[in-house]
Amino acid sequence: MTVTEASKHSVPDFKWGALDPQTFRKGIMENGAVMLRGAGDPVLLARVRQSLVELFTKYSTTPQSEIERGLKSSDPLERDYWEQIKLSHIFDRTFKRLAGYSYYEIVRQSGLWKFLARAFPEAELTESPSCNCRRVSVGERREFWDSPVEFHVDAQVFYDHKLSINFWTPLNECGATAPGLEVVLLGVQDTKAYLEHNPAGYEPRPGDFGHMKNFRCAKMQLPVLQEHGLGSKRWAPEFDVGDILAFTNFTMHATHSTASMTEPRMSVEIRVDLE
Ligand SMILES: O=C(O)CCC(=O)C(=O)O
Ligand SMILES: [Fe+2]
Repeated sequence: MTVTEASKHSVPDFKWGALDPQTFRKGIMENGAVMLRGAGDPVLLARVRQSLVELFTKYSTTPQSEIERGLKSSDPLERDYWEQIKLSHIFDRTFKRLAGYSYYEIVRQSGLWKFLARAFPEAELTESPSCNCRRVSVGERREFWDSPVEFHVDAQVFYDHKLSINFWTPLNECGATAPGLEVVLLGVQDTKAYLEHNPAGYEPRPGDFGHMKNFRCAKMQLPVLQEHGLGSKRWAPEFDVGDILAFTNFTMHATHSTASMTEPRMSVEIRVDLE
């Protein structure tokens, strides 16, 4: 079954406002992801987009030598800053300093934060230290742009000892002419079982970083997903500005990109941890 065929089947696609917190919780735990159509305020999203465009425009005229100097700086903060610029991942801590406001306003203003608190009343919600923007374009890699990423779970990179919800918010239309996002609609426990999650860790493999050794990461390669019958669970929705896809740190996801997606895409990954 192709991605398009899968999306014709029952998918967790809801209009924001027509969904109650309990159904959201059940949906995200059982499918790994829930689409919240129209949850983001287009005015605020345009403001965030403009702030980021201004930021990247400034750096596109920075001489390469200055960037290289920053990347090699002996000051870890300076190095971290230039790494963010180079990868086009501006973390919220840096965005706040430069723009004077936070990506988290997107989830606070829309009521998503309170909604999540009602869905998980036993948990304390905290802002994740890993909350960043991303700019993706297909084809030739350009300075300050990221390339499409393959299937992974965020828990293999950040943390696997707690649940975290990523409110994935594109700042322009995507999924048709610009790269979107694709998820495997598999529940949290089923995904952990499929990836043989082992908090104690397996023997690390060459190239492993973060918590990769705690999962059988090779099982996320496309042919292996297909072999296990998970191809039909891939969902690659189209997004309008304001549509937010919530998914967990245990949900398999990848950039949805095809050669015909000639437009770039900018997005924000607003992660809320459940302690
Ligand atoms: O935006 C993308 O293409 C990938 C996003 C991703 O991996 C994430 O938000 O965790
Ligand atoms: Fe990710």
